Amino acid sequence: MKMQVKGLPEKTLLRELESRLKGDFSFNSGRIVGSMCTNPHPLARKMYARFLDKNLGDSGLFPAVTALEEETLKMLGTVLSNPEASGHIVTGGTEANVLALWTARKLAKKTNCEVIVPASAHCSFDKAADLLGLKIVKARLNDRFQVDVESVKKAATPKTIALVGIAGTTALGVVDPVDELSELALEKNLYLHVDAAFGGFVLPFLKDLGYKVPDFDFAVPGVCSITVDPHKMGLAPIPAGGIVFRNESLRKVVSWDIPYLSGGETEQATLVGTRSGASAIAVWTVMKHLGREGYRKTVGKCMHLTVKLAEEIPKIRGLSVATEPTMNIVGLKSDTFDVRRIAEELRLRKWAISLFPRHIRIVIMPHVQEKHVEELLQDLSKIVDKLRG
Ligand code: 0PR
Repeated sequence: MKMQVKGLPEKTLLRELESRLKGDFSFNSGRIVGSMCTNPHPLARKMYARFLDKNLGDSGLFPAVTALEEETLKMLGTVLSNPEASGHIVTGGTEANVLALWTARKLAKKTNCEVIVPASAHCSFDKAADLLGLKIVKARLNDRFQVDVESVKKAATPKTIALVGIAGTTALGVVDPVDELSELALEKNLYLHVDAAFGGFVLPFLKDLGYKVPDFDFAVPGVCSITVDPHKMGLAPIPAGGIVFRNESLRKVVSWDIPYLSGGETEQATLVGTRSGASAIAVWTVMKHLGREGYRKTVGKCMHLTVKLAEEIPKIRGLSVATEPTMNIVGLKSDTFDVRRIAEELRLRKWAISLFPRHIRIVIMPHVQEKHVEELLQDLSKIVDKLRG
C-alpha cells in the first residue's frame, strides 16, 4: 500500500483500527490460555502512556527516569534475595538472556566457547548463541523435566564458559536444581545464569504463601545473573524484561561509553540504544502499587485455579498432566489421543493454547477466571467424547 498524500483525522483512523483489530484474540475473553502475557495493570498502562517521551538511551536527558530504573532494579533484587543487585529493564526475556551470555563471554576472554543449557531452554538461548558465536550444548532432562545435573557435568569441557538453569521452563514451568548447578559452577569457575523470565514474578510470592519453592535466586551463591520479566507475571506493559546481575561490576561488563549525546556523555549497557523509559516507569509503578501483598494475591489466585485444573484434567478419561504444576502452568497430555488432534479441536472452539510435541501448555494468567477454567474443562470432555467417536 502506498502512503497517502493527505492525512486522515483521528476519528476515521480510530474507527478503522477498531474494526480491523476486532478479529484478534483479547485477554478479556478468557480464551487465551497458552500465553505468558496478560492485560497490563491499569495503572501501569496509564503511566506508560503518560511518559512515552522518556528515553533511557540518553540518560543524561532523563536522570530522574534513570534513578527510577535503578530503584526498580533494587526492588527486583530484594524480591530475588539480593538488595545489592543491579541491571536493567530491557525489551524482554530474549534481550536479557542475550545480555547474560554476552557478559559470560566477555568475562571468559576466550574464543570457541560453549554454554550448557537444559534441553528445555527457551529458543532465546539459541538466538543468543548464534549472535554471539557461542556453541550451545543441551543437557538432558530427568523424568521430572528438570535438567539432569549429571548430564551437565558430563557435557562440561575446557571450552565451557557458562551454565544456565531455568526457574519456570517455557513448556511446563519446572524449576531446575539451581543449587546443584551452583556447586558445579563454583567448582569449575563458570558463569551461572538463571532464566526466571516467567518464574521470577511467581516463585517468591508462592514461597510467601507457603508453597514449597526450591531455591533459584541470588540466595544460591553461584548465581551471577537472573532474567525476570515484568511483562509476563509482573503485569507490566510490553516491552518489559529484566536482566538482574548480582552486583554492579557484573552489570558493567557489557557497557559502552557514548560521549556525544545531547544529555552529555553516557553509558549504555543494553543491546538497544534508544530505549523506553516508559517501560521502566510502568514497572516501577506496578511494583510500588501492588507491593508484595498484591503480587501474592494475584499469584495465589492463579495457582489455586491451576491446581484445580490439574486435578480435574485426569478425571476426563484419556487425559492426564505431564507433571504436577510447580507454578501456574499445566501440561495437558494423553496416552490415548494425539495431542495435536486435541489442540486442533480446542482451537476450533477458539481456545488459544500452546502446542508442544508431547503436551498442550495451559498457562493460567491473571486474566483467566474460574468460569473460563470450567468452560475449558467442559470443552475438553466434549472433545474427548468426539475423538472416541
Ligand atoms: N525465557 C523463558 C523461560 C521464556 O518462557 C521466554 C518466553 C523467554 C525467555 C523470552 O522472553 P521474551 O519473549 O520476552 O523475549 N516465553 C514465552 C513463550 O515462548 C513468550 C510468549 C509470551 C509467547 C506470550 C507467546 C505469548 O503469547 O511461550
